[in-house]
Amino acid sequence: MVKKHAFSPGEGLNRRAFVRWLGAAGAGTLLGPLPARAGAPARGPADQLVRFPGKTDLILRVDRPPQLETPLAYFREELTPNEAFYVRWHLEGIPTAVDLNEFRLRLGGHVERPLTLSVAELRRQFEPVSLVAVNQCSGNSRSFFEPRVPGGQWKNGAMGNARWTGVPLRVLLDRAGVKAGAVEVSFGGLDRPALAATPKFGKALALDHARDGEVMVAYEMNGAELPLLNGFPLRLVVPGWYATYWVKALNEIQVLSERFTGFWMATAYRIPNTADGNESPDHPATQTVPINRMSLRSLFVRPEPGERVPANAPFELQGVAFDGGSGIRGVEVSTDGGATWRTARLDRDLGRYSWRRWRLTWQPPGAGTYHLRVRAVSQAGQEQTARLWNRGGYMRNVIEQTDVEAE
Ligand SMILES: Nc1nc2c(c(=O)[nH]1)N[C@H]1C(S)=C(S)[C@@H](COP(=O)(O)O)O[C@H]1N2
Ligand SMILES: [Mo]
Repeated sequence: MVKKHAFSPGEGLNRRAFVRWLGAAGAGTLLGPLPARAGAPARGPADQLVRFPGKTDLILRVDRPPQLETPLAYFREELTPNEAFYVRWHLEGIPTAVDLNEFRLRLGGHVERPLTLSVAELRRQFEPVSLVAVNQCSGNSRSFFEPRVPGGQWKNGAMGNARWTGVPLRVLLDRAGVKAGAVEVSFGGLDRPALAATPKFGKALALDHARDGEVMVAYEMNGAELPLLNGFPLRLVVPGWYATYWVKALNEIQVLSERFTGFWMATAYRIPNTADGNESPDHPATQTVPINRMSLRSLFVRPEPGERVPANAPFELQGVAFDGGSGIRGVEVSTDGGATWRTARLDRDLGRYSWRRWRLTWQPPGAGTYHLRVRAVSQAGQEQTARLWNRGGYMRNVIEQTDVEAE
């Protein structure tokens, strides 16, 4: 089987699903007429929608390589549809076709018996496991950093929640037999830099983490094969950790007897070695560490920024909350800029790596502008912060505020 796409628009249209969402978003105010441009959000220029093969209309951030953001309205579901899942690649040479007859996953390095597996063998020879987990780019919400920082100017849509199915990495490592003295495991995919001077994308995990039984080599997302742009045919799933570790089109796993020194660990995706990854723009931290577990955060998905709601009528505020794997204990919402807080209802629990949908019915007591805020507490007792800044624009976890107009 060959999975292939040419990067031309018009392929794989699924307009019906999109229109359904548009309806759910409320009279097209969110995304505007198709297929051109979205309605202007409260800040910044209008979002341009684009449709790549295997995907629905997504917000275009960068086109080469594609960086596509999920419109907020999709987060009103527990699981983010595959076709609407955001896309981020670093290198120009992304796979546009994968032939499963030729594709092999290789696991080698500091092991007794190197493995070479086709996707069919991976499916047949190992018991599948499934888990729901949030995949969030480290730079999600970067555009809200003040002062601004360079990098993809994401709003809140560089994330998604999906059910991942595959084989625990531990099982593969045990099959290969990790030799004494191993310290890390590195991961590489099919994508290639356009220039020889650019380092190939690669990440590494400590051996104990790689063997925790939860890190997974996934071949399915929400019960279907992965879209090419999301890493078909295999991707690493690292529950609770930022998506930079979730290597796509995964074809190479190396057990290392020394620390991995690749660019994408040693230089890129580093955060200040401070509590919560915070640093001051005036006095940046001198020590950095590789980014790792996701911070606690909670977001509004309804209303949209700038949306108008009826005064003196009930309106259901909605959002999602998640953290790096302890789970969500509670969510509180303020409709008066933080003066008073009410407890939101939580939707069902899909596991500690999933996000938790929350709702709160609110009746604006009159016309005017309301300052909405949301904050979560994790099962580990972690709380959100009032302010966060770092030079990478990573790990945003501040208490969100969104203004809504009641009329
Ligand atoms: N092979 C490969 N895997 C990769 C990347 C990449 O550039 N190449 N980018 C990583 C980063 S930084 C992110 S945010 C996620 C994005 O996953 P998605 O495109 O499925 O949403 O993929 C990760 N895995
Ligand atoms: Mo990312």
